[in-house]
Amino acid sequence: MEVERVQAVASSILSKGAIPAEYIRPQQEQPSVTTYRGLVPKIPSVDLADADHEGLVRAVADASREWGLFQVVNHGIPAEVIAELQRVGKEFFELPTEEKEKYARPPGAQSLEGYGTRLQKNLDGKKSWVDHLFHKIWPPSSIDYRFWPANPPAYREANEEYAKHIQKVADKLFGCLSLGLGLEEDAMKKAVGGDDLQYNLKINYYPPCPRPDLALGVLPHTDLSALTLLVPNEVPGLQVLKDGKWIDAEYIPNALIVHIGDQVEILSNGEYRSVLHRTTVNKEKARMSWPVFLEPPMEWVVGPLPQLLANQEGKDHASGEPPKYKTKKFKDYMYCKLNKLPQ
Ligand SMILES: O=C(O)CCC(=O)C(=O)O
Repeated sequence: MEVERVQAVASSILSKGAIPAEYIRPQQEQPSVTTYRGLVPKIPSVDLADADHEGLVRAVADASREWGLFQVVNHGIPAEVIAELQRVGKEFFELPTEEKEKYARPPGAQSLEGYGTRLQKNLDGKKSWVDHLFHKIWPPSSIDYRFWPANPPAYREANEEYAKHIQKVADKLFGCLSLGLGLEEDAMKKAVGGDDLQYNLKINYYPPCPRPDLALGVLPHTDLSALTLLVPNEVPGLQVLKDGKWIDAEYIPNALIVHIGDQVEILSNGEYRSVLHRTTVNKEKARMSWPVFLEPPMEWVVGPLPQLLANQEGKDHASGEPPKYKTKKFKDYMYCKLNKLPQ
């Protein structure tokens, strides 16, 4: 069976310290060639419990303008809830492949939900060093438990608990992003679907790789979400492109990593930046990450917020500009992005 063959190849290359050609990125993408090693400004870190609310809004807005990515500390999600989310996810990925394959994304399915691997599949002629599991965690009406592992048995409770907490963090961040643009606090959340906002969890599992200098985990991309809130494990690997340089994100225990996604860039008419990022892999240790992609419902229409545009419906916003993006349904944006078509 293909899965066993791939596992046999993987263990033989691990023992030899070699890597099959299909995993070797072109030289202009290889982490050893392209990672920036000079002095760089640090990825901003934001204290979400800061009593100075104006200061907090400024910190979130500045980081979103300049980086499109920041770390959040004191976010209020108990460390045990995060640890349990990680424990059950790790246990799932340590199961035999046949067990994980029970949750495989059905071939040809429209939804991205399910277990999948890029270790076996070609993307643009090259393979990536990562496996993943995708499923919705909120709202309850959107959840399809067929894609939630029954093993380990605590998986469901751990994910449900995390889903409750992550919403409070998301609401606070959307509030800061709105205020940072001079809008009403609820403007951004309303514009991405309000209470119908979808929370899609992905677990990435990057096995140890004999040649981390030549391979990549997730290839460079921006997220099509509105926001992405990510829990990493302790093995670093996330890199962001800042001023043309690939920069490592440091690991801060218990911090969440926040990515501005394409939908917030569009709503803000380009004030906030959706950030290009990728992941490297590690020679000895498995890296894992748990991004939650916050996405509008498929039929939801997203475009630059009229309040920010010049001369829209009689409004003349001081710094308003013409719209820089098309207004379209989220499902149409997603279709173009996944099929690499112009937006
Ligand atoms: O693993 C990470 O830190 C980033 C993952 C990511 O960018 C993705 O899954 O889209």
